[in-house]
Amino acid sequence: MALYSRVSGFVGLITLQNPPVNALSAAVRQGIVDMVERALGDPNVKSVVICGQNGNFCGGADIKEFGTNMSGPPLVPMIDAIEAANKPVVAAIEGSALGGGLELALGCHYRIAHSKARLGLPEVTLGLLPAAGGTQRLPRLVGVPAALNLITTGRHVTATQALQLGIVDQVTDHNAVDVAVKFSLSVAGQSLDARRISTYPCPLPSDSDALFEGVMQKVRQRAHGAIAPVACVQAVRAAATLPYSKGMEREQELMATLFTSGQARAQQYCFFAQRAVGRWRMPSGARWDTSKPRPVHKAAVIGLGTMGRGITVALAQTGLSVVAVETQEKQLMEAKQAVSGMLERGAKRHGVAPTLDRISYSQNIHAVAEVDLVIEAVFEDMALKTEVFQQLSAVCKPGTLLCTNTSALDVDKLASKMPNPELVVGMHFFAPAHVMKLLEVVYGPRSSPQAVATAMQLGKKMGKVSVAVGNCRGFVGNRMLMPYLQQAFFLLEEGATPELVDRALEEFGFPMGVFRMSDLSGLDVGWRVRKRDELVEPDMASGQSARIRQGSRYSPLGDLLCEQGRFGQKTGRGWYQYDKPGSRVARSDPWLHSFLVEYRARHGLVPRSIDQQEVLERCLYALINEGFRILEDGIAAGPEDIDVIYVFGYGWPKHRGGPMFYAGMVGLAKVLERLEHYQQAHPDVPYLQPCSLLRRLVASGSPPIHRWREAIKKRQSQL
Ligand code: 3H9
Repeated sequence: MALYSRVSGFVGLITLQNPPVNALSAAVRQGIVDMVERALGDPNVKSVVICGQNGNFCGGADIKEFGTNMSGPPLVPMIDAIEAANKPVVAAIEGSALGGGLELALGCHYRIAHSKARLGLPEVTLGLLPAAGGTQRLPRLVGVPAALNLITTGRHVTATQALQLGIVDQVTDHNAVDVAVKFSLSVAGQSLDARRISTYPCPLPSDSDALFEGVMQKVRQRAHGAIAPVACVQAVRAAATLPYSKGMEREQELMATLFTSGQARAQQYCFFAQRAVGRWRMPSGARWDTSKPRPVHKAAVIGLGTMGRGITVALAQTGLSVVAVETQEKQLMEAKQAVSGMLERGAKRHGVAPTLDRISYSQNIHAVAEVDLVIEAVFEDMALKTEVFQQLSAVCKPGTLLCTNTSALDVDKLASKMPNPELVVGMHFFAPAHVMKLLEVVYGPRSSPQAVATAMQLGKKMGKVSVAVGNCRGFVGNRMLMPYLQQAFFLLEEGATPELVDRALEEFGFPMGVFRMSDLSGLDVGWRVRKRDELVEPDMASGQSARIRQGSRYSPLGDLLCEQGRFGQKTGRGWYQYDKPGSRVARSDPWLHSFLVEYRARHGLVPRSIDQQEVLERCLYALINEGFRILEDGIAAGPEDIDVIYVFGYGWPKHRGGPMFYAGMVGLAKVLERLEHYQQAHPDVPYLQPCSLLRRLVASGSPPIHRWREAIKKRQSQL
């Protein structure tokens, strides 16, 4: 809806009203059309101001309407009519003007923004392009390079940046609506000919062909197969080379292609999934809206290795006081320097002052006595973590939340050794912790809802996408990674190369294939875990084969590489070779290929030709199958939780929605059929055994993803 009132005698004030973000639903669009007509037809009205209710201009088109039978007046003619008006129309921008919201403002003759407002055309992040004239008006207003940057990245800019770019005419610290009303009266009666952006020529740099080609190349590289960024460049190119009306036709054409693509559906699903995971619930019935988080003013980090340093930076950047504890003096000094460096670089990037004074360092665990929450990030060793937790419970004030940043250890086992197990939760950060968006908040059966709510809220404050998950080996993300990695190893044994496997996964959309990724993170990490789990040495005494562990097929390939000191990038050799230790450019390694040939011959394996399709099906369907098991076990509350974890923590391409969404897109029956096929071929691989939840979903007609929770609930209530 849109409200209308007459203010200051001669100004028609139109207020968009659709909480929480005043999205342009059919009713809002109809309201705007009607109210603009009313204002323009009223001889007493000299100018018009458009604003949004509750200090928020407009969050763009109503994404919930996409994929439904859209009704109501379309945006393009509505915005064109505003631009064609013969009375000045001023946009008063408070809060955000995003997507269709900014496009509406660009159709107005003037734009006045509050200093705290944020503006942008984020359609590309939803698999779309700004299709209400945004791709045609913005380059005419700010020039092609700036428009390309904003439209292909979808990034938001501050009001000050928008002023510098020329997107807005004025920025104010006062009430933007009052300022806009006054301003609109001051320009009433003046010619509007020079204020209609669609009539501007598009300023073209002399080397525009080279510019577009350069940008297109970069965009394709970054897009990993997403088509929206490419369409954005094509649309801006149309603005630069065609008259406005023809450019608009091209914009609509490109939008129609994107709109019907599976990619847009996947990215819009991600948008809502990211918000849905904030509405967490635990199997006990505790949930986000009934569990009150505790205030956290002061936090501590124990252990200043790589993870501890990143967590310290992330906490300090939220404005909290942080006590950083490291018992080793040398490590503490190094950490101090590294943390300060990270904070200074971050502050420089954001044009703010670094928050160095928020951190106090200590070698003594007693320094944490007064904190509200501790994040332990010591070495991954249960005995060590237990000792640290016991010290913490003796030192900390009553009620302090104790969080462990483990990626592999049993959070519940750790909690069970504490006098207050309800205060213990896992906070599984991803490296580098101050950069990576994902946080798994791991609860055990004893974790209190308040502890979970507090960790979830702290994660949000730190700018993380936080997902509450149950406690099991590997939690959600790493648990699903196991079958994925295992299939990749088996494919090498059967005849594939790291290059073939990585190419298939990278063409699917992962920024890095599994082998390049493990070279980056270090092969020794998994080796240590496998050693701890006593998987590395076969039990020859009992006649166990080198490729069997605990009755199942096992590939020792990773272990063999580690025995050769090939730990990946850090040693200059891994699945690939590098110019020198630490170098990042992976080159094919003839040694590795001969090693694989010898390995296969030694184990009597006859290599066969493997295609990319098989690589994708085996790696991805095995991972998805584990996702269904996780849902069945109640470790993740719904498929959205898994998908958000994979998109934000594991490089799953957003334009494919996440593994569970992707399974739905492929068709659950097809996933099941392929898993059955591979399971028959590899009966000694339990991960390929289709999960019973997947079977049941297929048997019940493969319901859409938003109905899976019902099937899961039904199953859990039968248990
Ligand atoms: C577009 O405009 C296409 C056009 O070019 C042309 C078409 C022809 N629609 O994020 P929050 C909901 S495409 C519907 O938690 P915040 C959201 O789901 C659009 N609903 O708040 C959530 O619901 P719930 C381009 C929307 O304060 C609630 O609002 N625009 C929309 O952290 C609160 O959201 C965008 O891409 C929407 N457009 O952040 C902007 N936006 O409570 C998308 C939000 O049930 N929106 N909701 O979970 C955002 O980036 C953020 O929501 C915003 C506020 C920054 C506005």
